[in-house]
Amino acid sequence: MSGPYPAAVTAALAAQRIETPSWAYGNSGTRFKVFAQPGVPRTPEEKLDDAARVHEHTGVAPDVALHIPWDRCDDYGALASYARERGLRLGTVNSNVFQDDDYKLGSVTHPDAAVRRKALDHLLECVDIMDATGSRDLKLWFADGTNYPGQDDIRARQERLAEALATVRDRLGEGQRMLLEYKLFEPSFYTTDVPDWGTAYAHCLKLGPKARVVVDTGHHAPGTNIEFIVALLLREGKLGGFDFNSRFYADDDLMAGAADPFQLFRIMYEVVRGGGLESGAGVSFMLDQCHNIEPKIPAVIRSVMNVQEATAKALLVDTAALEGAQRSGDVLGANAVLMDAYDTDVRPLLAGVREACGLDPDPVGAYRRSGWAERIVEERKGGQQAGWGA
Ligand code: AOS
Ligand code: ZN
Ligand code: ZN
Repeated sequence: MSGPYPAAVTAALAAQRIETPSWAYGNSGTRFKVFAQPGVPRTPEEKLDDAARVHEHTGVAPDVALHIPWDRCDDYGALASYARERGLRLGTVNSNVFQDDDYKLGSVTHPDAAVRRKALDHLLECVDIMDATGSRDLKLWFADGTNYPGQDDIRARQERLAEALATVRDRLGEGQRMLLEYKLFEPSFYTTDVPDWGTAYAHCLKLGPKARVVVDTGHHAPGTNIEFIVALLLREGKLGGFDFNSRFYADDDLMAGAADPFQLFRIMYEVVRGGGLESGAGVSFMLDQCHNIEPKIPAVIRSVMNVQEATAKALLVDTAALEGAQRSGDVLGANAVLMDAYDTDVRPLLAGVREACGLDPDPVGAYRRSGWAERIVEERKGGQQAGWGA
């Protein structure tokens, strides 16, 4: 498939927005070692300065997700203004009820009501922060679970979870949403309280229209058909968004589209098919990744481009030909239509979209030439750890 490409495709690519996580700009690592990099941000403002570079060179990444407490500050309204002055918006607020000693046995599902209250208060504080930043979404990921059979009552923990989620739902204001993330395992190894999309969906269904599921692409068992989950959640109006990253093994948090670009294409095809790219669909395209050994800003740019490339290929699927082949039972023909789109080199298409928006067609090259990497190494000493994976 080669150009010229339909105007609807270029318009959809120019309109897509990809949210970057503040923690991707800070130092991070594995449980074994954090490799500090020179020039990493020391403050939330400096993380925004770096995010602004990603947006400057890609044109599609104005939203930056915050993580509380990693991005704790005195005045979130002022932080939102700081973002606005740089062409950014503060995006999803990510809560953290996993990094405190009190949470050893869980947070909102902890057997002790006092710990549950502390966790709930944090979630409610995150909604206060959303009020100040103008953020739409609260993202909830719970490390809660157990390590041994019998350690706690599985059913009681579900009840505690439901109670906390309902309280948060009641606190949400007009236009605000809660996105519930699931994860197969880790840090708990026997049970996890929100281990899969079904559990997240069941809770979100009860919670009503303000609650949706978020699909972190790294949070599934090997072989899981993530695109099926996406198709189903979209059909039910319950897909709130993605945490994109790549996994070779488990929750690797590597650059989106690096390990399996074909899977990312299949996911994006289901997004397009289900109307998830349309304005008003309410699907957020977020990155959730950590750059442990590679330079962070170009890695975020690369990830944004990888999501764009998968989206472009998904948009290029010849749907009339596909439907025709499907209707007539032409199995190989239908598969070939999909593969034709996947095999298209969409880099010239995206370069053209960027040029039409007044951008350099080569975002990574433009970043390298900008001198920002050298400047931050010079200006910033003592960069902050992202808070993750230490
Ligand atoms: C944890 O594994 C989840 O992916 C979280 O979404 C995320 O990485 C963390 O909450 C950082 O905010
Ligand atoms: Zn995630
Ligand atoms: Zn994760």
